[in-house]
Amino acid sequence: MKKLGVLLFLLSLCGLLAGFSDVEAGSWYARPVDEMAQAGWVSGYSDGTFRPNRTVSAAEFVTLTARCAGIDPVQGQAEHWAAGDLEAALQAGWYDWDELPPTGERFDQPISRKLAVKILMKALLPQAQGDYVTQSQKIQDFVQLDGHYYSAVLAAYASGVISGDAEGNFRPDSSLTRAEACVMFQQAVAKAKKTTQPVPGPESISKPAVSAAGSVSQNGWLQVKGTQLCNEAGEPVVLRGMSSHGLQWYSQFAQAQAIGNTADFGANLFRVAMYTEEGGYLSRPEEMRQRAVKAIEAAISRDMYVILDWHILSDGNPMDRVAEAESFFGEIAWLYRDCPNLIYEICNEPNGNISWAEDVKPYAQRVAAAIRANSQGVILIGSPTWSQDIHLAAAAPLEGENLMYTLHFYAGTHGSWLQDRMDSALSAGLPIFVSEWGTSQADGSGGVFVKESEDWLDFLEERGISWCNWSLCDKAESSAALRPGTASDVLWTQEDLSESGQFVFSRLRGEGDLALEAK
Ligand code: DCB
Repeated sequence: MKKLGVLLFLLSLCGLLAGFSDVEAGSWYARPVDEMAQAGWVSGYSDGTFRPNRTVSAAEFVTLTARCAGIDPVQGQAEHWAAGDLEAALQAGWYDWDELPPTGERFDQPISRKLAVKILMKALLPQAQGDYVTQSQKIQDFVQLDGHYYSAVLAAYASGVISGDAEGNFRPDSSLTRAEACVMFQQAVAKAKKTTQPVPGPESISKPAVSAAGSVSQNGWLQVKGTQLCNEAGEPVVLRGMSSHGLQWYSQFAQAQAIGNTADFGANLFRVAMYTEEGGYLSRPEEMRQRAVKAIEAAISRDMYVILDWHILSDGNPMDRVAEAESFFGEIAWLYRDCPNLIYEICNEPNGNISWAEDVKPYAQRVAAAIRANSQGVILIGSPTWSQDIHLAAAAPLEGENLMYTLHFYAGTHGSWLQDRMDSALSAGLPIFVSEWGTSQADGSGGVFVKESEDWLDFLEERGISWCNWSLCDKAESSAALRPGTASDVLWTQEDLSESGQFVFSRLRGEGDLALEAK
């Protein structure tokens, strides 16, 4: 019996015989199936069959990928045998939350070919790329492919991981058989073994040595001690990064690749600006919530802290929609109750004829209470006059732990008087977080004020204050970090950055260790 096993093993190595009764030697999938089985990545059924034509479920595909890529399962949400692997895959950024919700309802459904290719490429060949013109010509039904999957599918064709069916179709939305999956895997594994260390393209901006400094896995839960933001161990930390523009307009820059780019450039923080008005959350709650969650998940998968910003603006008084804010933040705080990445910014910029004592403070007390029912995470609180009236907050702050107050400035508009106000508030003991600032004037335009911006950032750095820059988008306005027309799904080069973006990203890259020395 043992001898027979050895013989079968040797024969299958020679490609003469596949090890399963229903895998015909010499068939197009025989060798890949054997290789995958011998490596221990797939197995057959107890009756000796492999069932090559059976459809692969999402859970089966992801667990297979996880085994090949060598990642360890983590605690998942759903009660499902594969929940741990799926959670790890989600956190690794192999797919997005809405493609396979972690709640599990789609885990046992057949995986689509396009999603399978995306996961496989992200996991095993993350550096692979395919030229659009050359590769798309190979795919007869390319028009059927959703743009989200272009880069993965083109890269897969270019690397030979897939080659289409007899008619030259990819059939992005069809299911995948076990035989097809084995062929894809075998190709990808072989290719991944050959690929040497990834060499960045000549134009891509070199990754900073500090990109991991100040990450969530290093610092854990944040806490506020005195006026200083600190990590779980009580050491001072400084967070820096980009704010999205409005999710209703520029959500493509609040997704995995774009957020990941900012991490590559040195950011350890991302701010998700979810407008309430102007077509935002209040008119499209489900859609905006999903976009926000997607951005949060992308930041988490890159080990970044993430600010969820209830971006009031044209709606100057947050108290007008306090009930919506309470239920929104209450739910999110519950969802992310075990997640140290989240920072809650409950009112971007109160403005108009409103008061701290009568409007903003009581609003903040109510929303903070809704968050505290589930989470001790840091809460950021705005103040009247577009979050410039921190002196009012300093004179009458809220009771409670881990609360910080936002100060927003635009370098072309707000000068040293606002810095003086910040210093007075700090002296009075008010913890401050600059959750939004721009290099432009206060309307987001009017040119880039480099000298003033430098002055402001030096001022913040001396005081250990965290910041987010407005904004990560390609709108034709001075404050936008990207040139108009910049793609959201590629690593950016220097040419993609606007004047403002070049300045801000160079500060993100060059500021050394993001954790301060203990004072
Ligand atoms: C803030 C807002 C932010 C706004 C920027 C720049 O507003 F938090 O949403 O962004 O600063 O003004 C701009 C975008 C535009 C968009 C517009 C409306 O860049 O593309 O069209 O929002 O959605 C401030 C900040 C400070 C002051 C005034 C405003 N200020 N403001 O000091 O006077 O009126 O928007």
